[in-house]
Amino acid sequence: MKLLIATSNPGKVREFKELLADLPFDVVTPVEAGLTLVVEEDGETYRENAAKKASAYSKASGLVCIGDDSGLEVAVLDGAPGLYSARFSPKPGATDADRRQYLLEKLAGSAKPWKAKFHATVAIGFPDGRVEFTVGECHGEIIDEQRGQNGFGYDPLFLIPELGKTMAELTPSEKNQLSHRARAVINAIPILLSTLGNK
Ligand code: ITT
Repeated sequence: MKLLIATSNPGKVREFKELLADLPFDVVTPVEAGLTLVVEEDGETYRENAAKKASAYSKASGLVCIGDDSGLEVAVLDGAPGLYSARFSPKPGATDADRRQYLLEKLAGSAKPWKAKFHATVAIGFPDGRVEFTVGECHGEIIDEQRGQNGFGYDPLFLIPELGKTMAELTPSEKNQLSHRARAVINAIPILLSTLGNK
């Protein structure tokens, strides 16, 4: 059975692909499905936005889809950028590097450690319109130097204190053992497997 990854973010595509590799699905990326969808993320919660993405991809493809809405929440910024993590820079056409730079500008001068967490709400969308959700979180802190080349987004600034490494210093498979997305996908496995029983 085909399972489509419902995201336009190449970093997420890579991670979902590896996280789903051992499951009994034919995992398909949007590129492989010939899909380039732009989904308006105007929801007020991760859940609303995640549902919009999974539903849009499912409607366009007729396949079961898995995607997420995720974000970085920094305690001293009252949980910002949170839901707005992908849009957290006033610069038009901002890149991941611009968003990291902007985050450090916002944090400059505030008391350390800058406690933070990544959140992911995964949505599984079905062709009949049904959507199921799971969540995952990963705790750490933001540091004021960028370290590591792996991952994407805010990973070079996100330190996992127990490991003494940033998310970007982990190998892809190490990140996939502890990330917010990995935890949410693990929680989604029973839902995914149950779809096979219904076929
Ligand atoms: P899709 O909507 O197409 O999935 P997106 O990048 O717009 O792609 P989100 O709206 O969920 O996805 O934005 C989440 C942002 O939070 C993402 O762009 C990163 O800036 C950040 N983020 C989420 N997960 C991350 C991770 O594992 N590592 C680093 N940054 C992450």
